[in-house]
Amino acid sequence: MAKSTKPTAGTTAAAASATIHDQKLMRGEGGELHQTASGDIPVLTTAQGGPVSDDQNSLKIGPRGPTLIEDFHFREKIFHFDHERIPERVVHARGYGAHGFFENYKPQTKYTRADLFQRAGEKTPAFVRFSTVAGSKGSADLARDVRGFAVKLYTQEGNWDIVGNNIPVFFIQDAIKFPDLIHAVKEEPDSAFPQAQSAHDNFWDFISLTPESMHMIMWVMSDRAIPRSFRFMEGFGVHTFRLVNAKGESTFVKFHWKPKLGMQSVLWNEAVKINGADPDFHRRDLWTAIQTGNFPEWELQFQLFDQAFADSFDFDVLDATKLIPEEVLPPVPVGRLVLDRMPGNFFAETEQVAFMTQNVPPGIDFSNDPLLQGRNFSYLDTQLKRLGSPNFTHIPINAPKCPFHHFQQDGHMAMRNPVGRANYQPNSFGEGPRESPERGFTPFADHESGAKRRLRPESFADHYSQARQFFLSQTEGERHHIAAALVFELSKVKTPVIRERVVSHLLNIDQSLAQQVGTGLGLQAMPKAADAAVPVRQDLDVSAKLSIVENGPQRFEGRKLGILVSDGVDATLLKALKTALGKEGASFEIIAPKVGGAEDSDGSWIEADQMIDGGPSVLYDAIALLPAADAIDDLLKESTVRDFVADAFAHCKFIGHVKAAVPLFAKAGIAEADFDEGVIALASPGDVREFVGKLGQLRVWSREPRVKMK
Ligand code: HDE
Repeated sequence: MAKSTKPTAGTTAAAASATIHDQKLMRGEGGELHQTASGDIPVLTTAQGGPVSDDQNSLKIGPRGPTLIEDFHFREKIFHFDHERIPERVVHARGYGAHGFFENYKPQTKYTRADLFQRAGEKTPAFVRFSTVAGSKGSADLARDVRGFAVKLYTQEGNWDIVGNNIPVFFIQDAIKFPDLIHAVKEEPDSAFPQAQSAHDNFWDFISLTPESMHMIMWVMSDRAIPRSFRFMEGFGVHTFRLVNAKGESTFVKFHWKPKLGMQSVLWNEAVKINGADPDFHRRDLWTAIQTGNFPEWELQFQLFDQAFADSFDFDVLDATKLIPEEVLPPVPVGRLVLDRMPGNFFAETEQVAFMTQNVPPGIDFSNDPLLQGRNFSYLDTQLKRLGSPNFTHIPINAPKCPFHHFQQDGHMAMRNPVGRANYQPNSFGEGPRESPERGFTPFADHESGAKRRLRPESFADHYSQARQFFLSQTEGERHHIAAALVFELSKVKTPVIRERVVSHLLNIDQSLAQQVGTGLGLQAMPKAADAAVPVRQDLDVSAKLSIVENGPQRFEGRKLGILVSDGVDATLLKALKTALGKEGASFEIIAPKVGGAEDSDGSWIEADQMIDGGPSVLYDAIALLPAADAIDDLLKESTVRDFVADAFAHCKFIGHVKAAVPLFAKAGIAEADFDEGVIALASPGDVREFVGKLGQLRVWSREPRVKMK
């Protein structure tokens, strides 16, 4: 049968152009847009600038004939599309970044000559990228994982990158083990799963054979590895670095970033559900906070010490599996980091940003930490692979914001090409920059000597003492989470000997932990404790600073309440709730049976943010149930309403409710006798204020043993 050869409506150039016009789609290079005769619509062009007449149909012989190779517009469009991807980061592929600034509190001249720390109030532009480690670029945000916390500071003496994590220690002591660690944690090479999960044989096999990882394992099995928001995480430089002052004197330093809004994590059961409900949970959270003017902030703090102090420990400050407890060496506040602008284009900035540990300005220097030394090699290498050219510093996000001059030239995609004759120095023409012994980076003149050997120092031998200290520093509930996380992870390990080997290490950390995990795994008999190279210290003081719960914010600022409404919702209560949340600096979302919204008791229309299926309670820090009595029968029929209430209760969240909502609890399996101090009746604006006042506790931890969620 002959096919119609008439162009179909909507696929003609004219129809498409009208659509473009309607959408006011304005994209052009450097703002120099081709204008139509009337001057209001930019003309679509090829990348070479040639105006395009038809972007809906490729060039063919006759309406149904073969496509012509001479269609340069089609060829260029497809060619460019085919090459849109660059390799994702081999680790930390999934990430999200934002712009901001660092503001120095007061001169730190005593310790460092670094320009950014010389003047009070000095502001240095910053770009920060948060990430997970194991998953690929499209993986879910709430994986159990370490979070990257990489800060690029565009100082007047070049870029300084503090490429840190949200955990102050690391899995391994020597960079040579990094490929093994990462191979083991990533998806297994034959099956290509599991994605973004450490719960599999390869990871635990490597870990069980690597006792130095035990301290870090305590951290990644703790709630630190499932943060509620990037905004509620600490950041750490991890390694010991050096500050060097103008006299060339060095002070050891560890970098800490403290979140202004305090720390907060989610529960594992919640994390699993968030990954389904909103895999972009952390991205959306940062985006929304910054777009609504709630700029997240961290304080930079230094732990400063000298060689004599370092020598007072029986662990080595060059060993990245160790930390110095804050109670032993209180960190000093130095300045604040504020994130106030999202990138206009994710690829241009967040994807192309190149962090490198070796980017340090004069006044900051390295220690001999063998992990750091290895990283200083790796980060330059990885940029060439990923960004494809030694000219990756020409990309605006990576370019310094201070004057810079050098003789590096040419190469792929060179964007900054100096003019003039002399491209070397010294030269006889008086052209080009010269080095400056005074202003230039001068490494700290440390004395090094010794035989050339592949050796792990004795001072790196203690693998369990600080793991034990971390575990014992947690609240009872947090300890329970660690045990439960270990049981969960090891339950996914198919090889029994690996499970047992992990338990044999736990026996060196804490007997009761090992026992809980052994019982949780259903071990027939407990293994014997792994051999420890040095005796495990039983006398280390607990450090309250290591607990998240002990350091809670005691306020609801920056958090979000989910408010379930229906037609007829009490207008006075809702208004009181919104006002109280506003005063607290908290936000809310309205969840209604239909996304169109609901009519309140005053007849006003309330826009909904979510319909009940799209807004499960795991997306909120607390919930309020305000449906009208008339709506209850219909709500009781919705399984998502049952989950909304049951999950919030099981996740130890505060729940405010009107009287009419009580049957929803019964449907969720919660008897009135189970109501505790976190289930709060809301009958008047006074009740609402009291409810919002309590939300700062974030969770009703006393409920946890009763609901037995992990
Ligand atoms: Fe990294 N790491 N890393 N790492 N790392 C990378 O660099 C590496 C380590 C960290 O948001 C890579 O540009 C080695 C510790 C962050 O873009 C790569 C070793 C810490 C990011 C690399 C480590 C980190 C990376 C991959 C063992 C915390 C993401 C892509 C010695 C202190 C930065 C890239 C961003 C990224 C190598 C260990 C933090 C391959 C060899 C310890 C936050 O160069």
